[in-house]
Amino acid sequence: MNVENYIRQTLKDHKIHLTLLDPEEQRPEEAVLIAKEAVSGGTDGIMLGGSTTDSAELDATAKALKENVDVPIILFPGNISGVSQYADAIFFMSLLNSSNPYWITGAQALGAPIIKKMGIETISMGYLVVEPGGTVGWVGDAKLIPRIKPDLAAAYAIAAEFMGMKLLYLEAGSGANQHIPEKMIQSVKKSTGSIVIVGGGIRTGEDAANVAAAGADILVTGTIVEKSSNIKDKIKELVDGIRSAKD
Ligand code: 1GP
Repeated sequence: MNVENYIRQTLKDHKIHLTLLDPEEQRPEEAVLIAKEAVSGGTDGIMLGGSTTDSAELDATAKALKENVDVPIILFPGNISGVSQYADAIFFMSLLNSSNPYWITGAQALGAPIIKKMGIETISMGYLVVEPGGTVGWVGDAKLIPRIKPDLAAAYAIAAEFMGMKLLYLEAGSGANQHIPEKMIQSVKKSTGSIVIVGGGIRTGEDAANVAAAGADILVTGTIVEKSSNIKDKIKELVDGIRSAKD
């Protein structure tokens, strides 16, 4: 399966929802149960990653998911330990607004040879961390984009497109109390032809509808599955919100 093609083909039909799982948060069998529920609720793929990752846990979870779930398994690495041969693809990402070159090109250079050897599909992605930024903002030494400065996000998005990155991820930080402002999403979407991913703080169908209507092509939710007693219904609420949006 070529995951980038899957994303582009799916987007011709509908905007995408991805469920983010942190392999440290549950055992592989539980991750499979959660992922199956999410798929039955309408999620289009599973992202796997976290700010700290144990490679053995990641491998076990990626393998179990690949064997048991029919949607793509995409790595969302928080560092060089976030690589597994069992995933379908990796978001090969650069934290564009980090003040530390390690997170812009350093970790990427250290991880690239092993990724090449494993033959995992890479999908190039610019990653921008916006206020409040959460753990990833702190770990990634991000010079956080102020929420009231959509033009700054757009400037980075244009630069990312000029550098050949195919996707642009606007991240508010996992567990953020507010998702990325709609004005910022609109501004980024208007400025580039890149596929725009938005994550952090999306919790309700209404949030999802607003983010999708502002121009996000792909919406990511993580925290919500950890907090929900009925994962299928919660994901369905988000997916219904996304599909109801007109942009
Ligand atoms: C984190 O944007 C994602 O990278 C998901 O955020 O946990 O707030 O859904 P939440």
